[in-house]
Order: sequence, then structure tokens, then C-alpha cells
Amino acid sequence: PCTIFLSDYRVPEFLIDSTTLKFELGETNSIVRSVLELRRNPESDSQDAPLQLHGTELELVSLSIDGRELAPSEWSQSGEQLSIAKVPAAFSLSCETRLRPQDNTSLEGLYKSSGMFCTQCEAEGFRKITYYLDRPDVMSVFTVEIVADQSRYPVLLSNGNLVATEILADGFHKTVWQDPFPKPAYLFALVAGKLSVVEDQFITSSGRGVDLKIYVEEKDLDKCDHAMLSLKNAMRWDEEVYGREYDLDIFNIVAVDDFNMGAMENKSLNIFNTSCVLAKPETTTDAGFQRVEGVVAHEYFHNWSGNRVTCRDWFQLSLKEGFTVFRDAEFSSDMGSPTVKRVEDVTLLRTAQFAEDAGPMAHPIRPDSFIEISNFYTVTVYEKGAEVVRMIHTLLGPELFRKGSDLYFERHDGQAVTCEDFVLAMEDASGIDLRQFRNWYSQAGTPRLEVSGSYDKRAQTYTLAVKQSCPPTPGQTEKAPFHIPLAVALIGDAGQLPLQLADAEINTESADNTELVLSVSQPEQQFVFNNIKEEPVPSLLRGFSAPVKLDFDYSRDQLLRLMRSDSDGFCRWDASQQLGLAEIKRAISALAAGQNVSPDAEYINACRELLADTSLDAAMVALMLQLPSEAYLAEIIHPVDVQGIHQAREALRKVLAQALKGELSACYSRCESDEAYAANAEQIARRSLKNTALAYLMLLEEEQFIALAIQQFESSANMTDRLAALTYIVNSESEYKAKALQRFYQQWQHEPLVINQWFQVQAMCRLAGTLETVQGLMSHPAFDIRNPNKVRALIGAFCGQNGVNFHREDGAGYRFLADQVLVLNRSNPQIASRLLVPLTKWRKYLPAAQQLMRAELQRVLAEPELSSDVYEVVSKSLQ
Ligand code: BAL
Ligand code: ZN
Repeated sequence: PCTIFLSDYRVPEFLIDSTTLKFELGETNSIVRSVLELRRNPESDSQDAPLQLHGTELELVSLSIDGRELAPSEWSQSGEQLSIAKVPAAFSLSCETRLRPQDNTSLEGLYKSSGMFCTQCEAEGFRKITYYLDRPDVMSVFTVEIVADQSRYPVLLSNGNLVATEILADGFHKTVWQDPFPKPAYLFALVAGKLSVVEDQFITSSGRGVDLKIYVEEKDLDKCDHAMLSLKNAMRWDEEVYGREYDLDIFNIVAVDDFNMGAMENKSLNIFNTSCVLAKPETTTDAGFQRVEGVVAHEYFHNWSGNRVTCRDWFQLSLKEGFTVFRDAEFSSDMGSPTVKRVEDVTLLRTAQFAEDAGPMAHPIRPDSFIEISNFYTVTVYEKGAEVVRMIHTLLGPELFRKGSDLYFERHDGQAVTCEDFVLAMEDASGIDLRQFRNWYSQAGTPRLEVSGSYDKRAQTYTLAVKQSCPPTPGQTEKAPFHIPLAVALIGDAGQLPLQLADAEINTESADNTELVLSVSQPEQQFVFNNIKEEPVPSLLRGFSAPVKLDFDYSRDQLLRLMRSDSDGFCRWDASQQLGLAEIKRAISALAAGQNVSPDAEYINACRELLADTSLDAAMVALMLQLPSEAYLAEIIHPVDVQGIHQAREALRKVLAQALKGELSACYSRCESDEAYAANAEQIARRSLKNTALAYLMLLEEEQFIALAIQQFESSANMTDRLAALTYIVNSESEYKAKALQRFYQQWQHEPLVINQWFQVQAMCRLAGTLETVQGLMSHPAFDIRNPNKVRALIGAFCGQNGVNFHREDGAGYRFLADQVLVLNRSNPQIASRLLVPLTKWRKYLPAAQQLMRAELQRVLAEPELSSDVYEVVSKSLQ
């Protein structure tokens, strides 16, 4: 496999003005006839280059130029390239290919899922459909004709507007679709199947009616309301917040079972993984409802940030993904609880993304090179990319940011552009210098801020000294300093103090006079605040204003103060996590010394206060009561002793549960409600706190609490409470466990998404013997290794989210993962390489674990026919 470099980018040698595709979908073969109107790109340096088209796994039937069929000697094929040496300056290329979608298990290109035809073309799947210039900077208008058996495939969809339908002979029918907006091939989509539809309408701000349709299997018609509501909310929000109106008269969503990603933003024909569109209270958890809302919005927002303005090349992926994740996060924040959303996003970043930044696949949000682009749909490109856009928003402020986004969309509508174009638009619109800020696009790694504070009582000044650094990452040993927005406040006895910087020049943004965004840009910098009349507690990185690790040597009392009274929800939560971290570290030492775990009394009191204070947001209380996750601890404590961390954390949880038993019980009762389910912030918060309390109480293994969990499991009408109870029962010693699992299965065996949760609960069980359970479940009739959701629910959850069992000391967890990767390498390389990630982090574990993990990676690398996807991840992780 070869490496592709950003520095090798060249403009395309040819452009495609129009693309006509005719599909004949059949049971044994499907035929694709394409007609491309091509011409040489006047901007290309070479005006006599051969035409080189991408194509892979295709059976070429015929190839003609301007109606003349080419002889085999006139073209040649090598790897994924088909070259035609001599072509005119402008011409029509006709091509016929034959495909077997029913055998396509990679789920890229045209494939079948539950009897329906569907496509996934991003990033480079279109080349599995026909020969094409499959690169995002080649944009073309598409006309698509679909012919298929009418009884098997009554619904035939593609992008844009439906311009013709026709009943044909022998039970076939045809539809023709035209998309007036030029688009790259990765946004092409086709669906053919037996689908039912839920319809609604949206009136845009300029008064146009848009038909909204969600296509699903008939049995799922009752699970579309939430997606439809989310879509309408997203359409309105994008008009109000970004001034972006939808541009066609129709917007379709189709749900498919077998899908590698969450969803795909194909122009006007979004294709969704069922898990990201279907929701109803009986089958879907609160988290599932929120995911549907977020993903529906994300895909819709791509219509502007991705489709109308797209990426020049795949190195610019974060241009559309980072921006769109930022947009969907702000939307979800506006629809629900902003602080909870922020804490959830930061948690993901601090675990998965910081780990990626510290691992062998570390890359900047705009990578310099890749072997397989599918490997770069990462938390770095998406989530850190969104943080980078958020920092621009913070540095510019909301008004100038909006001016910048307006300019970006206006300047680049209909174009394929770069991250640089985005930053330039922000700079041009705001007049704010983002030169140094660009380092965020080119440098990988998580910057560290070491901050110290000193109070000068006599001068009445408080000084924050800030030192930044960034560890080396593969291929980048030296890092230039970043431009980091550091939001701060100083907390005095009676609340936040007015802030007045000694050097007004460095004050970049002031929300009010008690919070400032400091522009950290030097390796070492000092910020002096005047007129500080008492020694304050600094509240730092408010709202998580930058994706950095921040060290400040807080005392326990300072953290308790922040946890109790900081006005910034993120910092309050973070203080609770720092206190929890300190307690876990003490517990690790205590257990290692053969002592009991005994948390600090003040910490327990603070938790007690949280449980008793009904004025607080219940969701925040739930989040603050949860100790830092084992995944987060693995980012902080090196080398990672998985078993030691797990035991210490569990022991601490148990002691807390014992100490707070009364308060937890009372909290549980207080949060119970027989109100009809709604996926609103208030109810979600209450359920979250109730289940957090139950999780603690279940650790006590007392009859009364086991009975409570069983009762919740048996009587809840919503999946959030049922699944939470099932999880706690499965992780307990209760004899009811097997019965609960069996009852759950029997009730939901016809709902694949619920059965995925059933697999996941078992795969994530912390008790010994879970690997054997998972291995057994691999032969369960409901398991299917060809379905990515099932693979993620069982294998992915076990290897990625069940540290204590995956890292079994005999290495059986590692062996299991390598075995599964080798199987999936042949059928679905994208899923195989994603699954492999937990093994690639081998360097951070104890030496014995390292050795076992590395041996499994070497076994994978020795496989003779490795896909480029798996090869890239495994070879880089061993370098
Ligand atoms: N573009 C791939 C799926 C998504 O990020 O929306
Ligand atoms: Zn996206």
C-alpha cells in the first residue's frame, strides 16, 4: 500500500460537467451505464495528460468515447487506475460496468442491506460503482435513472428532484432523478427497496415548502417521530443561527441496517444507520434519543458545511466534519442542557481523542499523509476539529464568527475548498489575526498548560504564570507554540472578582468583567491582574476553552470550593473529577499497601451535599457523582495497570455507596416518576441521577437494592430505566441475572437495535468470565458478523469498553480481538481497522501486557492479504 501526501496535491487534469448514470438492479448482476461529459481542466499544467479514472472491483463491459467503442489496446489498468492515453480536449465517455452488490460485504459502493440496494460513497466508494474521477474537487451535475423489479423494489431514490417515473414491461419500473447542484461523487446516493415512509413538511424562512420523508421498514414506522422533529428543529436552527436555508423541495432520509458509519449526508438523500434514526421510548434509551437528534442535525447541517461548500481533497476532511460537529454540538446544546452536552463532549475528547493524540496514529486535524483515508474519520478530525472551530468562535465572539461563516459560505458556495479558506474567511471578516492559530491545523498532539498562581497581598495583584508545551508525535518532534484561548475567572469569598489585566493589550475577549479569555501564545507567559483584594481561587479553562491538558496545583479545599460554587458548570464538574482522581490515586496506593480504602471525609461530605441539594441540575449532580472513568484514568496514570485501577476505583465506589447509602436511597426515591416518557432535558436529568444512585446502591449487594433494580427492570416502560437496571443486575451476583437476560431477549428478539443493547450489556459486564460469554454470543442466532452494529455491540464493546476483561492477564482478550480483526479484514476492512484500535495503544500498559498485545499485532501484520485499512493501523502501531 502506498502513502498519499497532502503536499502532492495537484488540480484535476479533467473536469466532468455532467454525469448520467443508468442502473439496472438485478438479483445476480447489476449493470451501471455511465455517460460523462469530460473536458480538460484549463487550470491543469498538463494539457496532454492521459485520462486516468478511479475504479476498483469492477467488471468493465465496455468503454466508448464520443460513441466509438475503445479497443482494449486503447486503455490500460493498474491498481485502482484506468488510463486512456489519447483523448480529445472535450468528449463524452460512456462506460458500462457489471456489479454484484449482493456480494459486497465491505458496505462501500453499491451493496445490499436487508434486501434493499443502497450506497455509501464517502470517501472513495463511488469507484466501486463505475470508473470516475473519484475525488471531491471534481464536481458534476448528476442525472440518475434506476430500473428495478417493482414488487421487490417499489421505492427507487437518488439525489435531487424526481423528474420521471415509468412502468416498464415484465414487472419492472423506472425513476429518473436530477440533482441541480454540482457535487462530488462521494455525495452520490441510490436506494431501492421495499420501504414505508413517514412524511412531513417544513416551510423555510423565505416561505418555500420542503417535503420531508423518512423511509424505513414498515415495522419501524412508529420510530420516526423523534428524527422528524429533530430534522425540523435543525432546519429552523440553521436558519436562525447561521442564516442557512434548505435549497431543494425535497429532503429524504433512509434507514438501513448494515452501515459502517452513523449516517451519510448525500445531497438530499441522507442514508442513516437505523441506530441513528429510529427511536421510541420502549426501545431507545435517552442517550439513543440524543444521538438521533444530534446525528439528524449533523447530516442536515452538512447540506451547507460539506455539500454546498465541500472539501478540495480528503486531507481537508475536518473542514466539513470539524465545523459540522461544532454546529451540531451547539444545536444539541440549545435543544437540551448546555453544560451536560459540554461535559459529555469533553469526556469523549479527554478519553478517546487525547489517547489518539498520544498514540501511534496521532495526526493533526488536517493530516499530512495517509495510506487509507477511511482510517482518518477519527475523533481527532471530528471532535478535535470541532474544538478548533470552537476556539475560533471564542476568539472572534459570536457576531464576528457569524460574519466569518457568512463570508465563507458566500465566497465558496459551489466550490471545493481547504481549511485555509475557512480560516481566511474568519480572518477577513473579523480582522483578527489567526496566523499562529493555524498551528492547530498542522500540529498533532495535546498541548499541556502548566499554570501557577501567586498572590501579592501588598500590591494587590494576582499573577497567573502559564507555560505551554506539546509532546512529540509521530513525524513531529518539535512543536511551535499554539495560540490558546484560556478562559479564566478569579473566585473570591463572595463570588467572582472583577478582572483588570495589568497589560490591557493581552486581553482578547471579555464576556463581562469577571471572566476573561486570555490569549496564550508564548512558551511562557504571565498575566497580572490588578486590584485583587483577596487571595482568589482561579477558575481555569472555563467551558473547556481549548483542547489541552491543564495542570494547576490546586489544594483539596480549593477544588472543593470550585466544585461547590464555580459559576462555570464545566469547571465545577472538572473540580469534582480532580477530587475523584485524587481519591482513586490514594485508593491505588492503599490497596497496594494492603490497606483499606478510606476516602477523605470532606470529599464524602461534598458528595453528600450534592445528593441533598435539590436546587441543582440533576444531570450535573449525576455527572459530578460519577468518578473519572477507567478510560480517562488510563490517560492520566502511567504505566496503566488496568486491574489495579479497576479494583481501586470499584473499592472507592463501594465505600462511597456505603457512606452515602441513605442519601442515595432518598435521591432514588425523589427521582422516581410515573410521568409519561419525554426525551426532554429535565426528564433525562432525573433518570440519569436516579440510575446513578441505583448503580451505587447495587454495589452494596444488599437484598433491598437488588429487589429495587429487579422491580425497575420489570416495571419500567422506558428503555433507559430498563437497560440501566439490567446492566446493574448483570454486573451483580444476583441469581436473577440469567432470567433477566432471557426475559429481555424474549421480549425484544424482533428488534435488532434492542438486541444490540442486549449484546452490549453482556459484553461490558465487569465480572470474570465475560470473554467466554462474548465468545459464546458470537454463535448466537441473533449475532451476524456482517452487520457492523452487531460487531460494535459485541466485539467493539468488549475490547474497547471493558478494560478489565479485555486486558486479562493471560492475553486471551488480545488474542480474541486479533482473531476477529483477521476475519473482518477479508469482509469489511473499515470495521476491522476500527476494531483494532485498543491493541494499538499497547505502549502505555505494564510490560507484560505490552508484550502480549504486541505479539497479537505482529500476528495480524503477518497476514499475507491485509487490507490497506488494517495494514496502515497495524504497521504504524508497531513502528
Ligand atoms: N461524512 C460521513 C458521515 C458524517 O460525518 O456525517
Ligand atoms: Zn459529518
